[in-house]
Amino acid sequence: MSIITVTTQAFNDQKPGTSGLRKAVTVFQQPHYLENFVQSIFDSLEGITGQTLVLGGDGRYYNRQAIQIILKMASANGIGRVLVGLNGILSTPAASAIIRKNQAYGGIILSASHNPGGIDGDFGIKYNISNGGPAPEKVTEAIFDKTKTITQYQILESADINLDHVGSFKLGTMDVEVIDSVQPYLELMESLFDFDLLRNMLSKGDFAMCMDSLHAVTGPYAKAIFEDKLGAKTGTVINGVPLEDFGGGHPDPNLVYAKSLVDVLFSENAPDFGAASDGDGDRNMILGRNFFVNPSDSLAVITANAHLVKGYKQGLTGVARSMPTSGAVDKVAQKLGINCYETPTGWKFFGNLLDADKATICGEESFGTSSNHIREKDGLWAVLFWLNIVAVRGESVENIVRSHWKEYGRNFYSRHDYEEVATEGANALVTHVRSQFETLKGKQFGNYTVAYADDFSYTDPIDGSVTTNQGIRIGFTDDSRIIFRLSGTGTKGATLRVYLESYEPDVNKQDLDTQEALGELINIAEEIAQIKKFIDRDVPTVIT
Ligand code: VG1
Ligand code: CO
Repeated sequence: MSIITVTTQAFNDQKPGTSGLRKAVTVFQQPHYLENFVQSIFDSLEGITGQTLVLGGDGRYYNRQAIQIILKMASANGIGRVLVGLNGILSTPAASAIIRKNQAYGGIILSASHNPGGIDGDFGIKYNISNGGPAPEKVTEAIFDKTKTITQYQILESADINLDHVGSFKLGTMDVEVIDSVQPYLELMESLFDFDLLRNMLSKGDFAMCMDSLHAVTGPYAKAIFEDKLGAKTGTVINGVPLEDFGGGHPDPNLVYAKSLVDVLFSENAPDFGAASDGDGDRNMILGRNFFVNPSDSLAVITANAHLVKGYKQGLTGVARSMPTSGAVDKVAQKLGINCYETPTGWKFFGNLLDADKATICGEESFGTSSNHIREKDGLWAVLFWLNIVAVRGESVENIVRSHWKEYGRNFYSRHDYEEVATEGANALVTHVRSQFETLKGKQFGNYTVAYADDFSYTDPIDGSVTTNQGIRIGFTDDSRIIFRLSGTGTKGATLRVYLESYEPDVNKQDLDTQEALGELINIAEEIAQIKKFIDRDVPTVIT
């Protein structure tokens, strides 16, 4: 076995987005493409010699090949030990938990999350730091800088490691441990939730749930937790076998891409509870019988009921939400007398708040919720949290949400995604809206008057770092909002996200259909941004 130095040329498109570097599989398969990025990670980290790294991915196409390459490069770069997931698989939350539990230096997670997989799909890679969370921007910028000037990388010439069994191996001077993350993840969940209570509810047969893993990474974890440990009947977890192409589907738990689950929950003999998670297991969708829980509401309900759940009985230090997430959780925080922080989109912005114990629970409107037990969002954690609330309160999901609205008011909320549109058109739309910032202020649109129009900037309260241009906000005097943002995770053209929010305190008006309640704001968004003209689309690809 010998270390070889390979001469390479820089690629100019390796800038990490909202969550790591995501590209089409075919882009990653170009000679040296993955290697350049991995070497740039190693080159930008200090003191990695002899350190422990965690490595795994969501099992999508190219996962196994990438892991073998990264292991050999890690060895050649002097890493001491790598903990790698069995079969190369680690869900994103499990990877975060394993980094923390083993006090690893960091981890490399291979995932394009909710993007489709397979040979024609996407692949992705991101670096997580020692707190278990996604690298902050100063780290991803340093990595990006290295990718622009790289001229060579190091790799060990050796045979592949067998990832199909748990075990310890040597790769050059480096130790490789193939680990099964299901058990440690399950134990972490057991420390937070009342498993006896959940077993009582799920094993008796009078409470039915359906968990759709969308042929992505959570299948083995969900089966171990819900069926084996908590006694839910076999078949509770559907699409539970991870497939390299996610069965051809889009592993994104929303009303469009998890439609078959939605159909089950909205059928006549629907189960009591439904849930789904995404490609890498960090997102969640919660459904009750004939009822959809909006993710922003989910964050608020979890926060309001946290005192009912074992791991959170001692209270919350604070909460945090991404800027486009609705203000529903703010109302709960106010009542609890705790701070609510507003961050840019992307989980990396919660890391400092969690480390400093300023926030216990965090959430995003994009079906992401989690707490300080790890530093990533956690799909199955959210499912267990909801089940725990339902078990303690003995009420349906729908009743729990409706009584929440009654107490706090309802934040009508919707996100309209226009996926894979022309980049020029999307950029022109953003420029067009920006050019109106000054003239919009005070302007009246039907029932709504603009209070402010700006680009969202964030100053991290812990380290003072500033992040600008994180979405255009148009706020109205009654606290309604329209937000325009371009996605940082898409790989084809641009994706425009339009976020819409209004507040309804009157319980008699809370039953309106969301799109109807937001109808006037939807028209105002079109009037201000001229979406149809700029991106040439009549309707959104996905409405949440
Ligand atoms: C999207 C979501 C964002 C989330 C990110 C990663 O980013 O909006 O809230 O943190 O995906 O989630 P963007 O830039 O496309 O809007 V995941 O589950 O793909 O890691
Ligand atoms: Co994800």
